Amino acid sequence: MNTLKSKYGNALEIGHLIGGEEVFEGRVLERHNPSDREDLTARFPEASKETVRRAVQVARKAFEEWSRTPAPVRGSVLMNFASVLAREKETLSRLMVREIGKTLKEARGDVQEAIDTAVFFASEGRRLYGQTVPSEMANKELFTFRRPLGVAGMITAGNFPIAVPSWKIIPAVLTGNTVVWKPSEDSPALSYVFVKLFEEAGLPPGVVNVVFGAGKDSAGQWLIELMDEGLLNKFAFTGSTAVGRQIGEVAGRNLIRPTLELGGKNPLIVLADADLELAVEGAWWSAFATGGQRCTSAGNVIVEEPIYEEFKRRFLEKTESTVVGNPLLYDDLTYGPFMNERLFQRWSEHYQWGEQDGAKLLLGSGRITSSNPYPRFRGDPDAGIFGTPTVWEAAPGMRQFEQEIFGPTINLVKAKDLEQALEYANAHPYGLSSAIYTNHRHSAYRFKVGIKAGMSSINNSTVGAEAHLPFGGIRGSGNGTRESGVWVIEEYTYWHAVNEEYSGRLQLAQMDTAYA
Ligand code: UN1
Repeated sequence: MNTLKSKYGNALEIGHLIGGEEVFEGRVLERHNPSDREDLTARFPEASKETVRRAVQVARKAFEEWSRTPAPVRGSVLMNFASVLAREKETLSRLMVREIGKTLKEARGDVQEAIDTAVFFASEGRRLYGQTVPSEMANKELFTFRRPLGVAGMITAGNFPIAVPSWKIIPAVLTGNTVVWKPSEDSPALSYVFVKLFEEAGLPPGVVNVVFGAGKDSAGQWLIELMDEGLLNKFAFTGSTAVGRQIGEVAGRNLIRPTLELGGKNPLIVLADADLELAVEGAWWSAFATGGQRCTSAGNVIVEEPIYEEFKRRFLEKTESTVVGNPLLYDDLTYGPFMNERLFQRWSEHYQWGEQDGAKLLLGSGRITSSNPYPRFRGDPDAGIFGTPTVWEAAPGMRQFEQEIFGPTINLVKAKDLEQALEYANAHPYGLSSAIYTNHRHSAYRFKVGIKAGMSSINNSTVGAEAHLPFGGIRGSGNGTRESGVWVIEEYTYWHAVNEEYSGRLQLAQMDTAYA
C-alpha cells in the first residue's frame, strides 16, 4: 500500500489481498468521493480471471490449517478484531463518509454493527455445539459435529461497506471457512482496510482474500464462473435480485446452497389508530435514511383512508425539513449523495415511469444542481450526485409501486382498511422488511401473521435491524437464508453425524436380530 495525496485526506494505492500479499495486477481504477467527484479515496486494480483463480487456490490451501484451528481460538481472533475495529471506529467512519457519502452518524452505526457482530461471534467460538444422540443399540454412541464447508465466494454492495461484509465474513471465518471476497467498486479503500485490520488482529494470511473489480465482466463474474468450475463450496451475495438469480442458478447446478440477500420494496402501513407523529417520523426515516440506499428502505407507505389526507399533509411537511448535502462538510444532514452515477441514473428513470403509470408527484424534482436548487441543501450541489427527497401518490400495479428504486423516493398509497392495506403490502415481488403503525394489538397481530416478509417492525421503522437477529427475506428478496445471530451458522457449516461402536461386534440399525 502507498498513500497518495487527495483533496481531504490521503488516498490509498492498493492491490488485491491474496494470501496476505498485496497483488498489483490489472487495469487501475479510481474511486472518488461522490460528494465532490474529486477527492480520490483509492486507486485499485481490476482482477483478471487468473488473479481470482489464484485467490481461490490460496483460500483452498489456507482452509487446511484454518479449519483445524480450534473454534475458541478462531473466536479469540474475532475478539481482537472487535477491539481493533473499535480502536479505528472513527477513522473508518470518516473514510466511509468520504468513500460512499454516508453521514458520519450513519457511518459510525455501520462500523458499530461490525464490532457487535465480531463480539457476538467471538464467543460463539466457544459455543459451536454439536449433539449427543441416543443410539438404538447398546454400547454405541452417536454424535453430531458442525464442520466448515470450505471456500466461500462473496460479493457485497457498497451501501453498508463494513457492516454487511462483516455479517458474511465473520461467521464464515469463525466456523472455519476461508473466503474470497469481491467488494463493491464503490468502497475499495474500506474493504482493503477491513481485511488489513483483520490480519492485524491475528487472522492468518489467506483466510480472507480480496479481489477488486467493477462492472459486469469483472471479478464478481469470474468468481461466479469459478464456482461453476467446482472450486467453491459456498457463495454469499448482497445485491440485486437479477444477479441473485444468476448466482442461485450456478450454485444450484453445483449443489451449493447460496446465501442471497436481494432487493426490497418494503411496505410501511399506518392505521387510523396510530400515533401519527411517531408514524410520520418513522415513515420519513424509513424512506430517506441513507438517501433510500438501503435494501430495508421503505418503498410504499400505505395509509388507512380516514387519516390519509392528514398523514399526507404532515408527511410532506416533515419531508420538507429533510436536509441534503456534502456529509464531509456538514453534520446535520438527513442524507448525502448517491453512491454512484449508475444508481442515480436508475433513480432518475422512475420520474418517467411514475408519470407514464399515472402516479402523482407530490414533492421532488430530480437532481439537485445550481439551476435546480433544493432549499435545504448544504455544500456545492453541482460537485456531487444529489437527489431531492421525492414523494409520490401511487397505487398497486404501477412500476412505481412494485419496483425497487434505491434512492430518496417514497410512495403514499391509500387503503380502505387493514385488510386492503395488507393486500397492498404483499402486492409486490419482494419480501424483505415491513412495518405497521397501530395502537391496536389485534391489528398488530393480524399484520404479523399476514405480512409476507422476513422482517417486521411494530411501531418502528423498516430500517435498522439489530446485529444479532436473523436478517433476510423471502420471495424476490432472497432464498430464505439468514444472516446475523446464531442462525447464520447454519449457512456456513454442515452437520457431520458420527457413530462410535464399543460392543466389539458388527451392530447395525434396522437389521434383524441376527446382527443385533
Ligand atoms: C442493506 O441495506 O443491505 O437494517 C442492509 C438495516 C441495516 C442494514 C441494511 N442495519 O437497515
